[in-house]
Amino acid sequence: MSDSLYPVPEQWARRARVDAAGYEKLYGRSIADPGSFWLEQAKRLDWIRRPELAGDWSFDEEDFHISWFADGKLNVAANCVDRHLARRGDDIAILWEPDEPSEEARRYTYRQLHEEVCRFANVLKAEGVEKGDRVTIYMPMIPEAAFALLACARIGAIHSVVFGGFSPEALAGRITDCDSKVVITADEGRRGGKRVPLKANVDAAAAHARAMEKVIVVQATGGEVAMQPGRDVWYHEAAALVSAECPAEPMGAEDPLFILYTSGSTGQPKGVLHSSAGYLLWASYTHELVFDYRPGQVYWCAADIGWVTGHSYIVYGPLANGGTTLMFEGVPNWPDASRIWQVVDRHQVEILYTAPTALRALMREGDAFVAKTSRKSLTLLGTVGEPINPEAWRWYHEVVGEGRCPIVDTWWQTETGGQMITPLPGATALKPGSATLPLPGVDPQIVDAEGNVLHGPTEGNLCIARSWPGQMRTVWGDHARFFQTYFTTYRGKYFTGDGCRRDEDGYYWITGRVDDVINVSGHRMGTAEVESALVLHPKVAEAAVVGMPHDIKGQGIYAYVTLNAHCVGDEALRTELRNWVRTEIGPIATPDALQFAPGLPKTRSGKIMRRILRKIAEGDVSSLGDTSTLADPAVVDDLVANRVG
Ligand code: 6R9
Repeated sequence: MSDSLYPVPEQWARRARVDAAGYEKLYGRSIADPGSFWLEQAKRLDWIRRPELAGDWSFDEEDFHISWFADGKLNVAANCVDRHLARRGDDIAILWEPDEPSEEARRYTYRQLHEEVCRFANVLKAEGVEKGDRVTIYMPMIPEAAFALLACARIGAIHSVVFGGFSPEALAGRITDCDSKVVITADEGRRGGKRVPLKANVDAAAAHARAMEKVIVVQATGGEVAMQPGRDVWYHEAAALVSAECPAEPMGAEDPLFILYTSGSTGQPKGVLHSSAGYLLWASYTHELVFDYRPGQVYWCAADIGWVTGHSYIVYGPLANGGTTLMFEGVPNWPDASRIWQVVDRHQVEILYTAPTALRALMREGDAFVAKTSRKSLTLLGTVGEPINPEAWRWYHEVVGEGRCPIVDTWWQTETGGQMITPLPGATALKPGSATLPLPGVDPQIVDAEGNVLHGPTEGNLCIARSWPGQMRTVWGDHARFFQTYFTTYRGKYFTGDGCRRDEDGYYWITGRVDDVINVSGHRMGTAEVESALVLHPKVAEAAVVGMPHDIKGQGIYAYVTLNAHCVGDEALRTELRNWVRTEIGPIATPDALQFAPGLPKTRSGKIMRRILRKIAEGDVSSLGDTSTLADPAVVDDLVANRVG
C-alpha cells in the first residue's frame, strides 16, 4: 500500500463547491445537529409537501425503525425531469452512445425526456400497473431503460431492475420474490458486437415466474422474437395509443422507490428496498458534492443500470441535479481498448466514473490505446466497486488524466444508496488506494470482533453508527432478515460486511469483504449462491466456494466440488459444471477454478473450514494454520496436492 499524498490542485481548491475548510464545517454540523443539517439539505428537492421531520430511527432491537422526512410528499420523477423544464428544457438530459461506434449517438433534452417518461408511464397504466405494484426491468443499456425507471417512479410503482447478464433462472427467482406481474424487456441487447437474447430469456424464465402476467417488449435491435398473444406487448405499439402527458403521483417520502437484489453471505439474494425521498436526496447530494457537478457538464458513469451504481449515478443523481448523463450501451474493450477514451473525446466528457476492474483490463493492453486520444475535456475521474490497487490508481491518474484530474475513490454499497466514504475533489488530498474520508452525515466506526469501538489508527470491521437518508429501509418481504443481517453482529450499529483500516491521518482503507461474499469485477457474488447452484447438478454431492486473487477481476471464484460416488471428475465434467453455474446464475458467477475434492476439510461438528480453503485457493499453502481440529486432517494434503490454477 502506498501512503504518498496528492494534494488538492490549486484551481480545484479555488473553484470547487467545497474546499478543505468547508468540508470540516459541513462535517461538524452534520454530526452535531443532523436534524437541521438534513432539513436544510432537503431543500435541494422539490416537495409537494415540505417535511418538518428529519431522521427518526433506532438500530436497537426493541424499537428498530428507520425513516427520513416522513411527513414530506414528493414525486421522484418530477424531481428528475419536470422541475428542470422551465430553466433547462432544451438541455441534454440523456446522451446515449450506442454499442456500434459507427452509429449516431442519441440525445434527449429534458423536454423530450419528459414526453418519453410520460408515455412510458401511460403504457404501464394501460397494462394495469398501479401505485405500489412491482415492475421488473430486464433491459439492455438503452435510453428506454432509464425511461422505464422514471415511468415507474412517476406512477408510484416499485421497480426491480435485474441485470441483463443474469440467467433466466436468476431472473425468475427475482420476479417471484417480489411478485412482479409486469416485466419490461427488449428483443435483444447488444454488447461488444454480440447479441444478448433478453426476450428469449424472459420466455425461458416464465415457467418459474408464475407471477408474471405481462411482458412489455422494447424493440431495440429488430431481432426475431416470439410474441405470446395476450401476454406480450410491443412497447412501440402500446406507446402509439397513449398520451404524452401523465400526472406525477404524489408519494410519501417513505414510500418505496425500488428493490434491487444483491448477494449476501447466506442463501438467496436479498431484495434491498430504497425509499423515495431519502434515497433521492442522497443520490443528488452525493452526485453534486463528490463530482462537484454543475449543469452543462457532460458526465459519464460507465456502469450498467442493472447495478446500484447505474441507478444512483446514471439515472437518479445526475437527473435530479439537472445534469447531462451519458449512457453507454457497449463495453470498454470493443472494438478495441481505446473505446472509452474515444467516447470521452467524441462527447467531451468532463467527469468519468468507472470500476477498477475495467481500468486493470485496459491498463494491460498498453498505453498506446490511451495516448492516441486527446482526453483534454476530462477534469475529474472516479472509481467504485472494489478497492483500487495503487498501480491502477497511478495509471488512471498519470496516463488517463495526465496528472491533471483528481480521482474520487468512492466506497459505498447497494444498501447505502449512494457514496459514503470518498474524497471531495476540492477538499481532500488523495492517497492511492484509500477512499479517504466520510461524507458529511456519515459516521463510520471501526470495531473489533467483539464490537468494541477502536480509536485512532487501527484496523477492524467497518460499521456506520447512525442512519443517513440514503440507507436501505428493509429487505423486501423479510424485515427480520434486514435486522438480522445488518444490525445483530454489532448491536446498535449498521455492519457493512467490509474490513477496514484507518491510518494516522484518519483516512479509511477498505480491505475487502470479511463475510462470504466475493467481489468479482466489482460485482458481489455470494459464495452460498454459487454453492447452491453447483449442488443442484446431479453428479455433485457437495461444494465449497471461496475467493482467490485475480489480476483483472480483483477476485475470482474458486470452487471445490465433491462428486457423488462413481462419478469421475475429468476435464469434460469440469467444463460442464462451469457452464452449469453460468446457466443457473449468469456469466459473472462462472467459477474461474474448479477443483474436484474427495473430501472437504471439516471440523468435528461438520463445519467446513473455509479459512483453509481460502489459503489453498490463494496458493498460500505454507501457512495453513492449525488443522488439528479437523475431523480428517488428511483431506488437506489431497487438496494441496491437487490444487488447480
Ligand atoms: C457501489 C457498489 C458493495 C461492496 C462493498 C465493498 C466494495 C465498493 C469500493 C469497495 C473498496 C471502494 N466496494 N466500492 N471497496 N473501495 N471504493 O459497488 O455496491 O455492488 O453493493 O458492492 O463493494 O466491499 O461492500 P455493491
